[in-house]
Amino acid sequence: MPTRRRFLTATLGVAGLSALSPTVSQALSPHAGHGAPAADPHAGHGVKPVADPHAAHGAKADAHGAPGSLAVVERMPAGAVLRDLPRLHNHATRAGLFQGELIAAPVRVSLIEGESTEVWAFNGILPGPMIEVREGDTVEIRFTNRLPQPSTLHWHGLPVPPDQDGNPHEIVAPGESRLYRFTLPAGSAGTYWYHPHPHGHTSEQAFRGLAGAFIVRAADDPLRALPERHLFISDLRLMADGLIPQNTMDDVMDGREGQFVMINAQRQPVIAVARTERWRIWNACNARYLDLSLEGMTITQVGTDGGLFEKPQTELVSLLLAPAERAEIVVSPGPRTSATTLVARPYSRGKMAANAEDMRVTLATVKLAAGPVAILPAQLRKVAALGMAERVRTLVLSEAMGKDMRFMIDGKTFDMGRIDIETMVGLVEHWDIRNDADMDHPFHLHGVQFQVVSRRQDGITEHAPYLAWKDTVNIEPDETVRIRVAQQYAGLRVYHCHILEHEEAGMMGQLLIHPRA
Ligand SMILES: [Cu+2]
Repeated sequence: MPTRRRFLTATLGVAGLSALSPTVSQALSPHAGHGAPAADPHAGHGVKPVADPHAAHGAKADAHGAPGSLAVVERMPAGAVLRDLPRLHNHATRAGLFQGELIAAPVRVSLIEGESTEVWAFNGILPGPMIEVREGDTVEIRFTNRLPQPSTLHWHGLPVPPDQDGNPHEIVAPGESRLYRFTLPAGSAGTYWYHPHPHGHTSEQAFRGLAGAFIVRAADDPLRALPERHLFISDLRLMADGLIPQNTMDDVMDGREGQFVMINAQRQPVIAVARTERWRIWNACNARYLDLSLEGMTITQVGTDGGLFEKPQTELVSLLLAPAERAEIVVSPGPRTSATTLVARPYSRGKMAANAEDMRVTLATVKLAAGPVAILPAQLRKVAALGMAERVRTLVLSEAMGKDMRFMIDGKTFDMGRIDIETMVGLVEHWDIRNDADMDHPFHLHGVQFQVVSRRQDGITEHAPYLAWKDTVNIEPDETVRIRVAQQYAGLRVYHCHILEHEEAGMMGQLLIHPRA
């Protein structure tokens, strides 16, 4: 098998630009063809907002700490009841159509006592408004970019055509807007999200606040009777003067983490559970891993990125969500009134900077009423295996440390003018993604849900115990994760590490999908 795998990769894998027509390769290059400076992510800093968030940094001292020091965590109010995520308004007047508007712009908000903070937000709120649609719906979102940088809207995990997916080469310049339009097929019910994806600016736009939840519902959802709660978890770094600082070299190396870990932009909210509830949880942090546990309780997980499992997974002590991963769990009241805490346990992901040690973080207080526990269906839905793989390819994640810090896939940093992989619509492939680096990396492939087949580490292969649809999978150092995947649309997509600073430092590649021959 290994020989066959290598052979197939060598003949069919990294084809490079030689296999492309000059027209295609020119259109792919950000530096060829269109000369508008605003379209170049590396030349786009010329447009400044009215209030420049960077200009004032460090210029102001106050009673809460010297300039340049972090805000103490207690300055953000805590303990309020968890808010629902506001929904994006649907302007459509007929069933089956969702029409909404998202505007990305700087806005000043109050997050810590005594200071205001300029964040970048969708429609002025943190997190962005939640989009809720049904399988079969056509979605039309008008996006306007009022940021001082190019931007895009990427529909993380959703099966949308590449030219509607907000990829780095489809940018929306400052001041401009565009329409994203796609139809969500049957079977796509799941827990997704949206965030910007302009190359060179994704990390900053995400850590300044630009992200929102996206739920697709199925008509025959077996858990539709359960009330739902949405926990959109993000972290934020604030200085003592309320400013959001730029990334440091340590952030580029380890990924950026903020001292405030929030659910729906609230610190340590209170969640009261009176009957069995379905929780959807997003890890929308740039780099923070969330090893979630409900202290003193076990977790029942019913779904992941691309929707429900076949069967509930019970008695889980903890639930690891790498950046960009999602989960659905079920939380029930107890035999008597009680309380617990939702925490993120320390998780060692190989961070390298000094003081990079992971701490236990309290995320929420959960108050459990005494009440009945809903019985879940033994089978939630059918998750069919993708067919036999017709091709095997290998991808290798690696790092180069030191002065010239680089994060690579197959020994190369990202180049928008280069195609790394070519495939065809409907072709079932195995991707053996090997992590040759010293840190965990969460691997994300755009526009499709895949199935994890197995994990191999220290010579031992573990097959996935059950089938599930995923778009992001964590890969530990010296581990090879085999996924099975088939693309549904022709066009150009990217795959990358979802530690957004790693993606920006090069750990991203391009996949060209040809129409079915
Ligand atoms: Cu990474």
